[in-house]
Amino acid sequence: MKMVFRWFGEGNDTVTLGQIKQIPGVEGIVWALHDVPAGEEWPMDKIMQIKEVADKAGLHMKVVESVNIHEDIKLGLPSRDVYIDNYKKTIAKLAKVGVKVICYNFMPVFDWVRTDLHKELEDGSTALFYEKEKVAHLNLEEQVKRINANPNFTMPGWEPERLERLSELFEAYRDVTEEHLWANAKYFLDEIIPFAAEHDIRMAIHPDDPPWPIFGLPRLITGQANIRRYLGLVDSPYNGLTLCSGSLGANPANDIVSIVHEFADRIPFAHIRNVRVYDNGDFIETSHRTTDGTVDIAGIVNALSENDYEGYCRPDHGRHIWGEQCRPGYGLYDRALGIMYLWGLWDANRRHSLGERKVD
Ligand code: CS2
Ligand code: MN
Repeated sequence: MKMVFRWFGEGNDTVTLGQIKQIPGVEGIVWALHDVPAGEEWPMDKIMQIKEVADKAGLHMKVVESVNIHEDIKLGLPSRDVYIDNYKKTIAKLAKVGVKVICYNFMPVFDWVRTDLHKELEDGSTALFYEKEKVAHLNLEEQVKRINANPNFTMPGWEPERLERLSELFEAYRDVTEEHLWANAKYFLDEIIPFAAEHDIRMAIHPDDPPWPIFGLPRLITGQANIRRYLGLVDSPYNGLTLCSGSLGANPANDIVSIVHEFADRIPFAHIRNVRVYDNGDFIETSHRTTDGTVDIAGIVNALSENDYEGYCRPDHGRHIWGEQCRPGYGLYDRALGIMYLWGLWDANRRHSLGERKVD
């Protein structure tokens, strides 16, 4: 298991590379050009700027999260070919600086969705929270009406550019069913996977967060059967999965240990974090410790160890603790604690399976 840490870039993150370097066992950053709009080719000079600072800090940059997919690709519009072409050009450039894994998602319109970014936990820390009913009762039409009535309305994960285009996007997705989305994903993968393979970059689809359809928009990467179908669309080691335990774990029906065992050789990247799912379907992000949430973190690390996992891993999100002011979910402290918990589980498992004193 190779530990990495998400970094949003100079001036865009409260955490410094120097701090990341001091977290035990972290060897690289998970990065992206966050100011390049989805669909555009990433400029080489900006990629080189990241390379320079990462090199200087002694951290590698082999994992990118995310090269986002233009909506026209997900919608299957004729203009998708231009954006797929740009995606390939970006892949070729990333290969030049040694990138090995690209994490991405295939969710229509929205990335992750939460209803509260600072919900208080019992211990006084705060964390990202999702209130199921609140989201379930917002339908497409109501949503657009609400936004038109109140231009300042905002929800986590809804960037202003997306909000501006929201009515338009919902309209574009009106007749896009889940099966259309599968077909559009297949078209994308047929083009991208052979190209990524030539460049020795493993594509790693991130599960949908939460893993069910929202606002009437279809979602694909929701559980084991759909992951099987997605990885089967193009059966290549370069068509991989980002195993995100927190995203998949928001649905307690997902058996993540079983997912690890079934797809171990198709998981180049893992996001390991815990969530606590309540009986009514709401969930909150908790510390990484198994007993603090409802996801079997110890079982997942054990399963990765049993499969001699050699992919990259990051602690994903954390709580906001010790008064840290940071990007929601992306503070230094709780993610660093999470890493030490993951290492503890990993080393104990490795020692157990490899014999006294030996860990890797
Ligand atoms: C999520 C996503 O794992 C995460 O941090 O919050 O934002 C994730 O980065 C994307 O969905 C991957 O494309
Ligand atoms: Mn994740």
